[in-house]
Amino acid sequence: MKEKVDALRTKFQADLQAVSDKAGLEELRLSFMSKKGAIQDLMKELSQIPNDQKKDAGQLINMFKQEVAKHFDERKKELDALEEKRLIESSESYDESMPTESPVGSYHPITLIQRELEDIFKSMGFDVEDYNEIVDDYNCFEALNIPKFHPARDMQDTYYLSTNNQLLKSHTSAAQNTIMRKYGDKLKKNGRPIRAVFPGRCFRNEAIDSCHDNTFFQMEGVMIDENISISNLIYFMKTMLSEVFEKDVTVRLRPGFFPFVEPGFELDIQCLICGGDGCPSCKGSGWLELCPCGMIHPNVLKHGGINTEEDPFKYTGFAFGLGLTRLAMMKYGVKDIRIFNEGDINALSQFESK
Ligand code: FA5
Repeated sequence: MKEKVDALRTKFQADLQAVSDKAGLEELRLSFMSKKGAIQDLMKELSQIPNDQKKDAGQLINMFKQEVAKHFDERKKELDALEEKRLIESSESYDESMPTESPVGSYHPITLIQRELEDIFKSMGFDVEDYNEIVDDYNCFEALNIPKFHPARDMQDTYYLSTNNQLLKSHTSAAQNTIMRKYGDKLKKNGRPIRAVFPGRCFRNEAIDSCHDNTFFQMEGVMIDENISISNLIYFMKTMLSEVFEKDVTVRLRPGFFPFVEPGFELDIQCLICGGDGCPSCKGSGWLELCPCGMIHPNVLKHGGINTEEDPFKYTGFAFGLGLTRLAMMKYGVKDIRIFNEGDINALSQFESK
């Protein structure tokens, strides 16, 4: 048996070296490893061998089989690498973004909740808009009724670029002016109300703890038309929250000051981590500031070209600035906001869309 195995090994080595592509390799594999292959033939011969030699002969064949399988794997890898190199060097296109055999990833929880909210607002007739992360002082503050040196700027310190007076936007309200200018004509000419949400990443230079990060997401929303009132605002906020949580959540509305709304409100949600008892995620208060909102200040509507000096109150509207990252904390029961930006695959791959 040893001579037969040695002879087969010599043949195998020569054949393997001669193979130059994967089809040839597969053919060779079948001729050795399949049920009708050379190794199986050796196995059949075992029945004719004297009993006292069977064990050694069987071991010999099995070791040879393992050896052959290992060489096939190695040669397959070599041929794959050669093929990849050939594709890269040839003029044929090679798309690295094509799916591989490795498992696909999962969406970030912020992406999941953002898409869910976009669908909810789209179903209520809102347009979804994108906006820059780098903005100028006018859009982030002045167009929002926060002039230079106004104390309200202290609430939103951010990161400034050393050129062009630009900054990383501290809130999604920075897009309000652009949205008003984009849709204002349709409102005035065709009477089409402005209804838009605009999610985005925001930045603030502030102390980080379990419910504050220096980089987080908000989703802004505005609705502008004739006769828009606080009732419309409350209706949309309630609908949005009941759709997101699919259950009754306890919220409270209290007065809040933002120079770009009048009146302004803070909409808080009872902490779903501790049920309102107080924990680090809600800084011990039992409540989490989630969605400040209010009626858009007349000066902001004027800056956006919506109302004129002659008719400064023709159109009214509401705006809200939903803390998307905080909403994700509450929805998924995440106790510490920092998890969202840490890039820990084990933590982030647990979330699934509905
Ligand atoms: C604003 O940013 C206003 N632009 C919101 C607004 C829009 C008010 C339209 C009125 C009309 P505030 O700074 O409170 O407001 O932030 C809004 C929400 O973003 C907060 O309720 C909170 O949920 C979230 N948020 C604020 N700072 C952080 C932070 N550092 N980390 C995580 N979430 C934050």
